[in-house]
Amino acid sequence: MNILQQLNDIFTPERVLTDEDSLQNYGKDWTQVYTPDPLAIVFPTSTEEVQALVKMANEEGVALVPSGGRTGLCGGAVAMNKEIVVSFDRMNKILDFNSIDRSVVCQPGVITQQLQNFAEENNLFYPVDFGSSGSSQLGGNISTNAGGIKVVRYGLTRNWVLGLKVVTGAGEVLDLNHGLVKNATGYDFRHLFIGAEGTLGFITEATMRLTNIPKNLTVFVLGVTDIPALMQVFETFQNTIELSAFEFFSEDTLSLMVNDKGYARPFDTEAPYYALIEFEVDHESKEESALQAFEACAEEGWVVDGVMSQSLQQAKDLWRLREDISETISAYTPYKNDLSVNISKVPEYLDKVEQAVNQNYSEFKVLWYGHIGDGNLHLNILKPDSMEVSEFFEQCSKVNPDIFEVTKKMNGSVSAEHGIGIIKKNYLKYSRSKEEVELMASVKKIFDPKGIINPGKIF
Ligand code: 2HG
Ligand code: ZN
Repeated sequence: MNILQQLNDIFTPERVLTDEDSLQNYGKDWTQVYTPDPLAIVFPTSTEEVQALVKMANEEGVALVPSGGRTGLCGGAVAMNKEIVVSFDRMNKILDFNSIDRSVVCQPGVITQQLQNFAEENNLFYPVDFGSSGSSQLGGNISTNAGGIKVVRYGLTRNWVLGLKVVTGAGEVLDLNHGLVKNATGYDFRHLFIGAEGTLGFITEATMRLTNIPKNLTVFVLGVTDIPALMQVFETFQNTIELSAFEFFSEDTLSLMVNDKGYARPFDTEAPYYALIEFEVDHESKEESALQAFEACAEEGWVVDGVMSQSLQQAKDLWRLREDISETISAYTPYKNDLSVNISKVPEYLDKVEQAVNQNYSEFKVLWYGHIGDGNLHLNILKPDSMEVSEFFEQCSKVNPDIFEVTKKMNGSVSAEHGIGIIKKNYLKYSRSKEEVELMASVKKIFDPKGIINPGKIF
């Protein structure tokens, strides 16, 4: 029987799309640089259907690409070779909640914000957050071990996954960890699937942990003189108060947000860099401590100006300056890098990467922003209007070996939180040894012996 007929049998025809618009739309993510060419898009509604699909794909030797909110930036969910795209749009329900366990069982197509809202309705908090939380899906977050803006306090998605139900590439259904907090019974396969970018199998259910809602989140935006000063500010605040975010952006980035979005500057004084600091003020003394930290930083000459939010609305307005950057600059077709080093090495690292970029591309506009409090820097080079996209990307990628050589020497990562996908495949060797990559391939072979699940991604 031909493949489309078999898909119609498993899913019923209305959950199998083959029209050109759907193929183009579901065959890509936010990377935008690849031309999608999938065979079909299917919309499972249960683990059993996913299992039936995987069995059929093994028999027919056809590849499957898992697809969530398609907000990835590395091509991890792109289908370019007549694969079947498996969209989780119809597996978007919250199945169960337990207030004692503080756990919530979700289907993989649950939108991040849907989980955040559900937690809030139950007086709890799902702390993993980022700019695309309104569209990204939980299955994708888990598959990339998504980080975002609250990692300094809450860690990565991995910390919040209590259990997973998966269908492996071989078609087995595994129920991993059963939502347990403690489970010392050998290898924890749950953690292999987290961050695997969908190369081992499909996540069809996830049990997530929730926590207390933080009270009175308060935001500072401070103008700082340079990156070493920014790190001093980080240390000062970190020693004074528990931070829930410590982000940064450069003046070039801020002025773009002011010009393009019409957002107000946080204050009139211009500074080379800005820190956005968030913390909980559940007691008056905390506000006092934060203000003292600010004054200490100003006295040292690290900070030239600053503002503290006086209301929830003001805190939100300040956050927009950071959270809306990625979407705003997408109009300039930026060339992206998502880098990390140990937090203490950030000044030396940023300096060296900047030198490599400037040596080659002094005529391009380079924007720096990111989660500097966890060592994660986003480097975006903006395409000049006059240049073709392909020429621009080719030129930009030429500087990558220089950037990644520095990254390797400083034991950093060529992809801090966006994943490897297709776009960073050639650079994996700068962060992972030959032995590690070979072991990854062996692990994939165990879970996906015929190599049908998201082939060609990561390695
Ligand atoms: C962010 O932190 C996202 O805003 C996107 O990770 C980063 O656009 C980027 O390079
Ligand atoms: Zn980020």
